[in-house]
Amino acid sequence: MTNPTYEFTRAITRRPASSITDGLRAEDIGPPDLDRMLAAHADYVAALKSTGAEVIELPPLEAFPDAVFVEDTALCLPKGAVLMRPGAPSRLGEVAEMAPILRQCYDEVREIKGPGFIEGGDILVTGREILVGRSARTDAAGVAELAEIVADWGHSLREVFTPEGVLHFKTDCSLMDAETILSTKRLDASGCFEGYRVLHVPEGEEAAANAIRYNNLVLMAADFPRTAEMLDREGFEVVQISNTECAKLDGGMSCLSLRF
Ligand code: CIR
Repeated sequence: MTNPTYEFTRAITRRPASSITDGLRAEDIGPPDLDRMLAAHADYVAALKSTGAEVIELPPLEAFPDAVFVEDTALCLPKGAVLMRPGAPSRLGEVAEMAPILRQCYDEVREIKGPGFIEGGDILVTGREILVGRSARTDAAGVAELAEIVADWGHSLREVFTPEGVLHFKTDCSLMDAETILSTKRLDASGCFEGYRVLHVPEGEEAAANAIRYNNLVLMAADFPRTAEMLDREGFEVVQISNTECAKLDGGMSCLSLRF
């Protein structure tokens, strides 16, 4: 029996374009270096493939600086995919670029039509429900529209809140297995994970919370040794990938792929 929350056969990624230097960021800490980002991206794709999965690697999109962060364009579930409606105006057009790819992969592809907004980075699918964090990018109408779609496919959806100043819900958490969540203390303090087993990222390593469980592996950002040690102790097989360049654009491990 496979576990659809972390056992996957496919993933979609998109190589970063040179326009990545124009990517959105909350705070400017210097431009990302394309070559370094490409190298880290190749390591990321190689780690996904090492689990036996097929990775659909899409070409760069110069017109959309943030298009490397494919996760925000869709939600992939066992019964179908849902095209998102990003709250960042510069990212809205990325969805039409992803749509034909998902239509090749899925029999059923639905879409958030609006007027609400929702980005994939705000959605955490666990073993029992779909958690969606309202944020500066995801509003109540977007959450409500998604809730209706996924109810049809048998999922219950719970609206939660992304902490103020945090880009996406999953900036601060990730799924380790169907019942275990890796979270920052600040997000867990909101009470949204009651009933789950929660592992806290150590103080000062908050940026390590955006990881992904992909088949046998946990992919996490490099340079967070205490988090890596903790996950190792908990029995997870950890692969560390450089995230220095994506971090300049508030991106992390989950943003770089769609997994299904
Ligand atoms: C943005 O602000 O939209 C991008 N610079 C980063 C998106 C990160 N995506 C994610 O956390 N799912």
